[in-house]
Amino acid sequence: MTSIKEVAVVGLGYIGLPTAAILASKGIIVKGVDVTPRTVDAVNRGEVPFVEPALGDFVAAAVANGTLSASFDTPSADAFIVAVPTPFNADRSANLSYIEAAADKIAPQLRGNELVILESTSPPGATQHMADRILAARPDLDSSTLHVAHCPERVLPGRVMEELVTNDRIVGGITPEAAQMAKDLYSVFCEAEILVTDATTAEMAKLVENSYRDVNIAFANELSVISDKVGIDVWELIELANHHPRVNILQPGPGVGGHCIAVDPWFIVAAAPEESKLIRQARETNDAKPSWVVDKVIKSTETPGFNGKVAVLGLAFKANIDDLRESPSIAIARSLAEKAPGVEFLLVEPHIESLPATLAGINNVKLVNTDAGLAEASTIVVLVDHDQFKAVPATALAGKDVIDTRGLWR
Ligand code: SAJ
Repeated sequence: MTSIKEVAVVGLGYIGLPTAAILASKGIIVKGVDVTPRTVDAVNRGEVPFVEPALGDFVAAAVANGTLSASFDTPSADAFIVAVPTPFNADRSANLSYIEAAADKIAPQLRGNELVILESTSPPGATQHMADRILAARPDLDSSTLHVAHCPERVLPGRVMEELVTNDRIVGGITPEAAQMAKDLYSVFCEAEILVTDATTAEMAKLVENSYRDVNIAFANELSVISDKVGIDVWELIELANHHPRVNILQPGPGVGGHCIAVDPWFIVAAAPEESKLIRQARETNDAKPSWVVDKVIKSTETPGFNGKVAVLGLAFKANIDDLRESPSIAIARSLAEKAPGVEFLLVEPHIESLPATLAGINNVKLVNTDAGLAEASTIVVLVDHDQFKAVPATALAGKDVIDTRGLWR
């Protein structure tokens, strides 16, 4: 049982807002904090500024019954959950400036005995760094009354509301007492096992989980390039190999996107550059896949039957979401537009209404719907396996040159 009654959630993004909403649904008073006016306004209206199944119902209900509100200012509270971005710097080390800014705003609000949880994916040592920064700002505070823990999120975008409840959770405390307090708070909504450790092990566990996946996707992506060279179907190959009881190869794609798997392994590489050879190579293999796709498309535009238009299906970083962060599709679309200025690229993304700034100003790209893209272009490139694309009938593809990076229409 937690004694915590009020929680401030700093950062109302893809992780912070679901966490805020689920805590509020359990009767905790949640005060959300964000720097973006659009986010604060949307939440206070009971709305969600991005696509995530079921989240809208939670936010609407919590705002209506007064357990969830949002503002720009960090308030006082019994506990603080920091869920802000940790992008990487030019040298691929973690940029902790958002965490530091959150810590600087929490520090003046402390009265003693609060719990501060870092949820943002962080390099080893970041939780201790946050604790040190808060204490440096508050020399008047008895350090034994500040409880700091790391509780990395592990939810899969698209299934967040379900996985918040059902995924096991790792809680790493700067002290065992902080870990226990964090465990008690997460038990309010998490029905799975909550495993307790120290803060640095918790930080590494999160990074390792995503690196594990990155390394395995790199293997699949390498197989796709090898299969293309030897003239076989990589999806059939993987399906057959996966019949072995101890083999479970993942799926190739146009590259790895999202803010997690494409980023987190670099934090390990930065912490131990000489020792992280496989992790680094996997990142490089996955990062090389978009330009391999671009070369394939350019070759298609140089064939005699090409009609001047390419339909690019999917800009999101994976199926059935609107999240364009670190999406390989965006890099592919930009590179195509630059390499083939005389070709028109019809971009299809059913989950967005306008192109992101990185594509909006380019004159040989435009956003169209699926039917228009398929009807007008003679080359079709599939980058995302959205359900809407899976439903395309084979007749719509007759006579087209199809470059299918997801194995959608085999
Ligand atoms: N991908 C492939 N082939 C596959 C699986 C994925 O190419 O077989 C690609 C996807 O298309 C996408 C990228 O990898 O571009 C990442 O997608 P994902 O669904 O594997 O993972 P994310 O980034 O949405 O969420 C991951 C999850 N981590 C793991 O599965 C270990 C999630 O549980 C984490 O909470 C999340 O990162 C995070 O926030 O760290």
